[in-house]
Amino acid sequence: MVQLVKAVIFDLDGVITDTAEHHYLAWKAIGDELGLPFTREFNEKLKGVSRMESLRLLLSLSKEPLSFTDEELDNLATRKNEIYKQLILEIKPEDVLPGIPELLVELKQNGIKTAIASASKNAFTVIDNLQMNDQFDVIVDAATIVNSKPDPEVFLRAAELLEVDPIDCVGVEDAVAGVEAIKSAHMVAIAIGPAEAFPHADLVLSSTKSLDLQQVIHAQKLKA
Ligand code: B16
Ligand code: MG
Repeated sequence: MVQLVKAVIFDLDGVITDTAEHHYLAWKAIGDELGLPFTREFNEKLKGVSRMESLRLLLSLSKEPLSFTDEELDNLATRKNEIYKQLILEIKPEDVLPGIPELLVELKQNGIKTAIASASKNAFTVIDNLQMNDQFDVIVDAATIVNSKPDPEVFLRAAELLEVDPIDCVGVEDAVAGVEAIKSAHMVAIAIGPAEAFPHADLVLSSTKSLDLQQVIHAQKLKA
């Protein structure tokens, strides 16, 4: 039996706006400082992954074993965050990705709830700068999440706060770790990006431009 879609739960970075690029530039600055060969290709692994786990991945690029104290690791992560915070000051309402404003209107008109399930502790600042505070029913506070993506916790928390059964939710992600999180939450997964990168998604779209209510319903039928 085909379920009705009751909620759409969005990732933020890379789905609502292109902050994935700002994260890349901030980690690139730290990588350059440490002489690490950090590339855009390697950066794909950091998408959706927490700040400390991203740092661990970045440091794994070193040919020689690196030994940092916990305090030094915290300092590196804090400095990356300071650079990132500077970069996101520039975010404006026009930086919302194409198709998203129209989709939010369609979802509201059809009584479908919406939430943000981001791993980012800067999510509220980004949403403020986009002036989208009133456009989602729920914004999960990443600071309250214990287990980061690919763990389903942030998506399950969003469903709980929306008071919707996870199987009636569709999640939208641009990261492999995020799609894993959605699938582990037993939700329908729509990935944004190249099809070959997301073998476990129910539907893959190359851009948010083609993400509309029809595609959301189509994704759910593909899973059912
Ligand atoms: P912060 P998302 C994730 O956000 C980013 O994709 C990932 O690159 C970042 O490391 C993570 O948030 C933590 O962000 O350092 O700002 O707390 O894609 O889940 O919206
Ligand atoms: Mg993302």
